[in-house]
Amino acid sequence: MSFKSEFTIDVIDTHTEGEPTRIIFWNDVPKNLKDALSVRKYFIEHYDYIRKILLMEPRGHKDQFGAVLLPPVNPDSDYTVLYLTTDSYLDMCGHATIGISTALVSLGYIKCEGSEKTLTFDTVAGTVKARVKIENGEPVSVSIIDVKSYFVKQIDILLNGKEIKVNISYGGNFYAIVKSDDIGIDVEPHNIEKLINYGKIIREKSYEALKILYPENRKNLYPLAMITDSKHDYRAVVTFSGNSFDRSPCGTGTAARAALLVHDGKLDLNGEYVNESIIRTKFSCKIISSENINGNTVIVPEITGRAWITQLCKIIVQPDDPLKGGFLVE
Ligand code: PYC
Repeated sequence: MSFKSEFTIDVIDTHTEGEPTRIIFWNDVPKNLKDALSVRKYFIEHYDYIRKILLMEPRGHKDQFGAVLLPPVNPDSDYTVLYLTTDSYLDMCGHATIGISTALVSLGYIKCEGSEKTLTFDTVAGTVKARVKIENGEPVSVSIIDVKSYFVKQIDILLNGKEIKVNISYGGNFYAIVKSDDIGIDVEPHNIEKLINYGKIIREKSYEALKILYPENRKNLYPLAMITDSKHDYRAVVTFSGNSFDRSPCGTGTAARAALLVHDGKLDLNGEYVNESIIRTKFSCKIISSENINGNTVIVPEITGRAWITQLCKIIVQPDDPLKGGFLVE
């Protein structure tokens, strides 16, 4: 067998409660970068084409998600992680962190003995810990200790000529949370295209409000949309990155929703809830600490879910392939 190859990249593919993560290791960044945001800036300047090759067609698809594992910026951490979508980067991602932790332990990148191993990741949103539960040498679940999460503000937006309420909440990313009753569509798989289209409008209008609220912010202010199902207590769908939606219950979305539930008095500060995805997979969420900052309750949520490895493969980029850089049909 022989073929021309410009370069190859080894990838680990996982899914976390249905949502994919394509994981790569990357060492080519200067050692003196001070935080994950600087690492992301460097990666975007030099290697953004890698994101497109990994996630877009013909190797990926519009809903492919990715993660890059780089040397840690903090000496006590295991890795810096960048979270990739088909159109940009997220500051933090729960489902991907669960997938990464599962893969690192399953494939022996992190040595562990006993029934639990804690990993530490530097993310643009802050340092995140992942407790991997191990049974018979295999990871069986991962609990992410997320960054501080809080309710931000309620805004009104005009959608289809009707004013609706959007709750903006933060859980490592910003979320614009809307009730399905307010848009007249249930959170069911057959409604996904409509949910994505409404999600896009909700995201765009909420982004305008967030830019005014946080004019100095250097992180990603573009919110993900969460549409919560009014017929089921804790079912929801998250839409993001162009036309993508999360098959998992969404880790940072589950955290942002916990902050909103606390704000609304629907979740106790020592409480727990289970968030359910559009495909009925589940993450549990427990509040592990809280504090009052300027009259606002800020929580640290722990999100638990499961992930599996789906393939180990080598991405090949051939020099004469006219579509080698990736494309999307949307
Ligand atoms: O699990 O935090 C998450 C997430 C964000 C976007 C897709 N998944």
